[in-house]
Amino acid sequence: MSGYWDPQIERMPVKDLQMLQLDRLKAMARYVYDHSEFYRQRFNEANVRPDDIKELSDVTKLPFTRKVDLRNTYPTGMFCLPKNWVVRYHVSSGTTGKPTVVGYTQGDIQTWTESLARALTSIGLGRADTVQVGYGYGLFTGGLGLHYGAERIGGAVVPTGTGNTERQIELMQDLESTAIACTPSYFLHMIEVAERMGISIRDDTKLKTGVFGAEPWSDETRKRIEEATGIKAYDIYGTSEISGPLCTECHMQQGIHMWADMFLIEIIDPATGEQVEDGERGELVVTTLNKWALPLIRYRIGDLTVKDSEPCECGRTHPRIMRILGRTDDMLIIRGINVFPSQVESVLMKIPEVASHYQIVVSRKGPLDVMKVRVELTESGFSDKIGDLMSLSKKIGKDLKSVLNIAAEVELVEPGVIPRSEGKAKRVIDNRKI
Ligand code: DLL
Repeated sequence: MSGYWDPQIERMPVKDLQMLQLDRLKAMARYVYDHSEFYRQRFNEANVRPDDIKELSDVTKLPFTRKVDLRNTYPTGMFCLPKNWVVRYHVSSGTTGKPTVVGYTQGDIQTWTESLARALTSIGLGRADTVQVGYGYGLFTGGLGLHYGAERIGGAVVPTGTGNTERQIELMQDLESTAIACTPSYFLHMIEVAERMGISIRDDTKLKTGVFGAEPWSDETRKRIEEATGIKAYDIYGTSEISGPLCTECHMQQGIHMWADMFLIEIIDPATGEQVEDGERGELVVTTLNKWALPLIRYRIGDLTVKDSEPCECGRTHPRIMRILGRTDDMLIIRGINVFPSQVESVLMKIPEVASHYQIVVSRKGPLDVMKVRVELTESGFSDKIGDLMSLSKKIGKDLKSVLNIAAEVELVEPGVIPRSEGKAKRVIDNRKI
C-alpha cells in the first residue's frame, strides 16, 4: 500500500471534483476564446460562446480539435499566449506530414510535474528510490517528463536516455537503480542484453519497479516482464499534445488514473462523435483544464480505450482509463477486418515458445490483403525438428484466427532476428502504402 502525493485532491469526493471541473471548464472556454484566433473561429463556427457552458455536460457543445489542427497551424498557431510566456517546447516526430510543436509556461511544466509526482507516488516510488530514465531526452517528452516527476518526489534520477544498453545495465547495478522508466519494448531488449552479460535483473540488481508506456503493450507482456525479472511493471500514459507522460496506474494495476482536476475526459464513438457509456470502448477525448500555453479543447487523441468512473480501491476518486488498445490510425484494415497490433501481441505472448518480439507485415497479392506475422521463438522454443515447428506454426495461426477472425500467415524466426528498439517499437510494416 502506498501513500498519496496530494491526498486532498486525489481523494476528493466525486461531486466536489465535478464542481471544480465545471469552474475550470468555464474559465478555460473563456480563456481560449479570448486568447486565440483559432479557438474563437472554431467556437463561432460551432455557434457556441463561453457563456453557454453552464454544466459539465455542456462540454459537448464545444468543437472537437485534432492533431491535424496542430499541423495546419504549425508551429504555434494554436498557442494562447505570446512567446515570452513559453519556457519550453517539445516537438513530435512527424512520421506523416509536418511535426507538431507543443509549448509550456512555467506553470504548465509545474502542473505536468505534479501530475507525475502523484502518479509515481501511487506506484510506491519516493525519496528512497533511484529512478533510471531510459526514455529519450530531447524533443520527445518522455525523458524530461519523467525526469522532472521523479525529482519532484525526491527520488534520485539517473538520466541515461535511450541506447548504450550495456552501460545502462552497468549503471543500474552500480547506482542501485530501484526503478526504470522506458518503453516496454526497450526493457525487453534490456533483459536480453543483461542475460548476455551474465547479469540477472532479478538477482543482480535492486530494480523493483518499471514505468512502461509510450507505446501499446499488453497484460500478457506485463506478466512476462514481471515473471522474468521479479519487478512490478506499471503502465504510464500520455501524449505530447496534452504535455507528455502524465498518468499511471496505481499499485492496484486496475487502470490509469486520469487526474480530473487537470483533464476532463470523454470517451466517444469515433464514427458519430457521441459520448459512450462507461465500460464501452471508444476514442479518448481530452480537454485540458489548467494548461495555459497550449490548452486543448475536446482534443481527439485517437487512442481507443474504456473509461471507469467508479472510485478505485486505492481510495483515489479520479476516473480511470483501461489499457489503450491503440490509436485509431494504427488500426489495420485487412480484407475489411479491423486488426490492432496489440491484439496480435496478446495472442502471441500467451504462447511460451514465442519470444517477446514480433512483426506484422501487410502486403497486397493481387486484390487481396495478406497479413504475415513474423514470430520470434525463444531459445528453448526453437526446435530443429521441422515437424515441431510446423505444428507450432499451425497452433499460432489457429490462435490468431480465433481472436482476429482473419487468417494470418505465420513465419517463425530464430531468436534475435526481429529488430530490437530503444524507443517506440515498430511492429507493423505495411507494404500496401508503398
Ligand atoms: O509517448 C508520451 C509518453 C512518454 C507516454 C513516456 C508515456 C511514457 P507521444 O510521442 O506524443 O507521447 O505519443 C503518444 O503514444 O497517443 C498513444 O497512442 C501512445 N501511447 C503512449 N502511452 C501509451 C500506453 C508519448 N501506456 C501516443 N499504452 C499516444 C498505449 C500509449 N499507447
